[in-house]
Amino acid sequence: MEEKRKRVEVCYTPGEYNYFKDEFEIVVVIDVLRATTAICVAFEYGIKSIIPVPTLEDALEYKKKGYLVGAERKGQIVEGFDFGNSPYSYMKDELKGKDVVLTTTNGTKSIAVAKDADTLVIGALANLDALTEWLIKQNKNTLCLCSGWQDKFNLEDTICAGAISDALINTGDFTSVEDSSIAAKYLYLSAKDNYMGYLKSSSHRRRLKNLNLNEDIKYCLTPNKTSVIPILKDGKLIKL
Ligand code: 3SL
Repeated sequence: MEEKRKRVEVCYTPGEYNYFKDEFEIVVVIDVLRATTAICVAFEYGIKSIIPVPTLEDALEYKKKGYLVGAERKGQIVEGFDFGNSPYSYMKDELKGKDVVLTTTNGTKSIAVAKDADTLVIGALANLDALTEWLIKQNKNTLCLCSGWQDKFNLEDTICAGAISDALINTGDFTSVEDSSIAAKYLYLSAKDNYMGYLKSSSHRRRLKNLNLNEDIKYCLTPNKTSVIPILKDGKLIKL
């Protein structure tokens, strides 16, 4: 009998995206710590659009044209740019109604690799419930693309991808067949009652903690701060 259910699968890193890309109508780019959380927050606080760019060179070109540009590498603000990747940087009145450019170590790289997907949306724990509700309504084959860290697996993005998959599968309208997706779901089920505790020794949590970014970590690991769903249209992220 023909399988009627749609698929929801998890790709752990942008480097593996090519193995998945042609099978999915919707790609959810996830970078919980911190890029996709910061992007969701920016829209919650009234930003007009975010132009994601993969390289510092691209970002510099926009800066020269007078854009406000956020640039982060290895967790730190890149010298010469306006801000980095902290969700708190995007809660400012001066960004309301503005078009802003953003480049980050992994998150904007994932957006760049998946930019040709039929639909690309931004996911984080911060918009988890709103996003899963919307995905369920779309009823399309959905890929959760984790940004990882420099093309390596990370726990926080995988757990968020597992949360999305779990919610979709629980409707009975979606299924997962890849082991990466099944593993993501089990990681989410182990972590869901205490994300902070579960991720205590995860590599990026340690990296950010060493940079005194504990408040950012807490913010990014708190689910459902917003119901916005950023979507990529003509190279710009806008609010759906
Ligand atoms: O890699 C990224 O895109 C960033 O989110 C990493 S950091 O949290 O800003 O270090």
